Parts: sequence; structure tokens; C-alpha cells
Amino acid sequence: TPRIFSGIQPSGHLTLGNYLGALRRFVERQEEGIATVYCLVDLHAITVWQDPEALRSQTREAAAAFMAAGIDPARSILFNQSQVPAHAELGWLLNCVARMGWMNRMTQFKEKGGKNAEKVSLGLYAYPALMAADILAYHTTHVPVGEDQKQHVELTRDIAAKFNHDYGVEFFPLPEPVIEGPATRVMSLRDGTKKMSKSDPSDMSRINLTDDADTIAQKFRKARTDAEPLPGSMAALTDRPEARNLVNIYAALSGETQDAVLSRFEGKGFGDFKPALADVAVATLAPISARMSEFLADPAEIDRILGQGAARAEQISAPIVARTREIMGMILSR
Ligand code: AQP
Repeated sequence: TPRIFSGIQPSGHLTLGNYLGALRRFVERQEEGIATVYCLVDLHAITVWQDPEALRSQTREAAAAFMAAGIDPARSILFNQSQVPAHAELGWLLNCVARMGWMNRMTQFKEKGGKNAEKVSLGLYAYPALMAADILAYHTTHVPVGEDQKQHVELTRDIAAKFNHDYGVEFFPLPEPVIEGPATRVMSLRDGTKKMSKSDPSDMSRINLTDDADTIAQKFRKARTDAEPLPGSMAALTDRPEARNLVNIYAALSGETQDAVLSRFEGKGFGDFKPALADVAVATLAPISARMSEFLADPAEIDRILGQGAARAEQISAPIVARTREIMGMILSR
């Protein structure tokens, strides 16, 4: 039976990139009636420094964003990772299956570690093995993610296959990354070659789900672009990453094809395009941020929902991790 697992780090405000690349798809999968498990991956967030109070409030804010976007905690399992011991536990077991050489090839580590590789946490390096544990602890079959996470899901398949092979079992199903549709990679508003990221030091590089209408309009107005007018089709935008990104965002929000958007704006400049883009963004995001505020007015209720989700997540994952230990040769007498 198919089962979906995916997660988002509560490492800042969720962005329009998280919404278009992940959250919106999470809701679609839920609506298809598939078993969906969605996790706020706080254990991943602490691979870089998080102020404790900020982490707690970011986790509640992310939970509010999920529910405001349409995740129903009665139909999807919604919880924060650290409340379910299976993640850290299977993470360790899989650290012993994953190979150093595989981890060395992970581009996200190279990007985030950068030249500082000696000074980053060991956790940041092991991050993809923990992500494999997140996915495999539920015998997940499908993982909806943005383009940037594809390599980590492929590593998860390698880890699962090596485990099955080494222990001579058919235990872990190999999960499929699900990356489809528009805006699987939303780029920074300051640099069209970098992805929009919640931890970018510049707040002007991203649209946060909590930004109000004026802020959204201002961020798009100041978004980096070139001085050329817009062409009639995407094919002519290959060398213009910033322009391509804005058209891509517009199309993903309005539900049109990129060429359909361009056919209306052909020959126009960004002075016309950007305010129109801000309008479609506000139309989508204003109701979400309004619902987020309602949820955030009652943090105790959010914590209760996460606790209930964690209990349901544990029911699925605890037996799978216990069986993993047993397969690996550990005594299981209680
Ligand atoms: N710019 C993006 N475009 C499309 N999808 C994106 N995702 C993230 N950024 C974009 C997708 O959102 C999901 C959750 O990602 P994450 O929060 O676990 O980690 P991340 O990919 O590292 O995202 P950020 O925002 O850049 O976080 P930080 O800055 O803390 O590392 C994933 O499905 C991802 O593909």
C-alpha cells in the first residue's frame, strides 16, 4: 500500500518556495486519500544553530502553516520529529549502513558547509542518513519533495537497498521521489541561480508565508531583474534566470502555463509585470497567513495536535524500528 512521507525544517519562516515545492503538493496527496505522514523535522533544523525559544516558535509556526494550507491533522499525521524516537534511533542504525563516499557526494552539504567544512556540525554531514531514517521508519513508498531534495531521496534508496542486500531481507521498500508540476525549484529574488531559502541571510531574497501584502509587493518590486521587456515564450528566457523565476512563480500561482502568462505580458517590462505578480501572490498567500494567525492564537492547541500526531506516528514506526534492530542482530526481549 502506498504511503507518503515528507518533512520541512522549522528553521525559519516557511517560504513561497516551501509552499509551491512542498506544502501545496502535500495537500494534494492528502486529498487523493493516500496515507500521508508529514513531519516538522526539528532534529534536522538543529544541524545548524537554532535559538531554543525560536525553534519552538518556528515549529508552531510551521504547524500552523501546514494546517492553514489545508493539512487536516485528522486525515494526515502531522507531528514534530523529535517527539517520535524512531527517527533518531533508526538514524543511528542507518549511519552504520550509509558509506562516507556516498555522503561526500551530497551537494546540499557542500553548499551549506561551504569552505567551513571543518567547523560545521557532524549532524549536518549525517543529515541525509537521518532523512533516510525519517522516510524508511514508515516503510514509505513515495516522497513528495522539491527538486533540491531529489539527491537525498536517491541516497535513501541506496541505503535501503544496501540494508536489504547486506542482511538478505526484503524489508525496506525503495521509496520514489515525487517531483512533478511547476515550481519544483523556486529561486531567490536576489539571485536567480540560487534557490529561495528560509535561512538566506537576506529577508529580501524570499517571500515568507507570514509576509503581509505590502511586504510582498515591496519584495517583488525590489527583486533583481534585467532591463529587457518580456518575450512571448519561455524559450527566449534561457539566459535570464531572474526573469524566468518570476514568470515561473506567476504561472505556479495562477495555475497557467508559463507561455500563457508570457503571451499576456509580451513586450511589457517588469514595471507592469511585478505588480501583477504581487497581486496573484497576495491572492494565494493572504488567506493562508490569516488562517495561520488564527491557529497561532492558541499555541497549546497546536502542541496538543502535534502530540496526537506523534502518538500515531509512533504506532507505525516503533515496530518497524524494533524489527530493524532484530534483523541487525540485537536482542529484543522487551
Ligand atoms: N526554493 C524552493 N523551491 C521549491 N521547493 C523548495 N523546498 C525548499 N526550498 C524550495 C522544498 O521544501 C521542502 C522542505 O525543505 P526543508 O525546509 O526541509 O529544507 P530545505 O530544502 O533546505 O529548505 P530551505 O528553505 O532552504 O531551508 P534551510 O534554508 O533551512 O535549509 C523540501 O521538499 C524542499 O524540496
